[in-house]
Amino acid sequence: MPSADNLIIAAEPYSFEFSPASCALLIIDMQRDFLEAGGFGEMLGNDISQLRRTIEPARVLLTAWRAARLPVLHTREGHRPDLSCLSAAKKRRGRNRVSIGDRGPMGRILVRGEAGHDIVPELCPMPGEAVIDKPGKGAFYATDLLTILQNRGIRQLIVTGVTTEVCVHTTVREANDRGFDCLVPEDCVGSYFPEFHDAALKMIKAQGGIFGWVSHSRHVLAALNPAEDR
Ligand code: TIU
Repeated sequence: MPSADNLIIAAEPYSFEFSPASCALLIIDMQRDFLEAGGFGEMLGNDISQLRRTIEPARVLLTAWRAARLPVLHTREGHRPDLSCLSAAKKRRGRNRVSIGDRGPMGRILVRGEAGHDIVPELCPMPGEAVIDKPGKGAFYATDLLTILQNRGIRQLIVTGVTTEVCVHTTVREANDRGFDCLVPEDCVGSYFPEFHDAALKMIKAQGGIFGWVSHSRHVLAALNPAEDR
């Protein structure tokens, strides 16, 4: 039985019961270099439309989450300007002509403080919302995210952002191993590769929810505002 203060989100493999007091919205790496025309992602030949379709549903969800006065955290993948937190392995990976730290169309690629490293304007963080700068794919690795969540009594996460099978998946796996319940709204996460997106979502909810739950933002919105007609 759900406790009186808990809300229920329709989800797979079964309903997600959450306590608003201990549930945060975690928005992964919605950065210009991944999502915007002329950014690092597109420069590598990726189809950014697969990522850009997440912006509007994520914006609507973020607006509702803020209106409900629930906690929001944002992450950005990137490195110190001196690249001291960029491993040689990550720098070499891909053997691209242009790589992390080099000059790109929106400033130095995935370097903190550069234009391409910024979060897209539609999802710009507000004062009071934590922004976690992470050097890896997972949001827990080499960051203070776990400390912040523990200090705020957060035990459940609604995880959105890009890309589904890389930074979102790594973060959901990390969170799962640290005892968090994660729900992923499928319309608010995206991948350059639709087949990887689909498989990544299946992996999360397989085996009775081995890593967490998959849902849609309309079900999260319905839980937040049950009276509204959708
Ligand atoms: N944020 C994130 O997923 N970083 C990536 O590098 N993703 C890719 O899919 N390349």
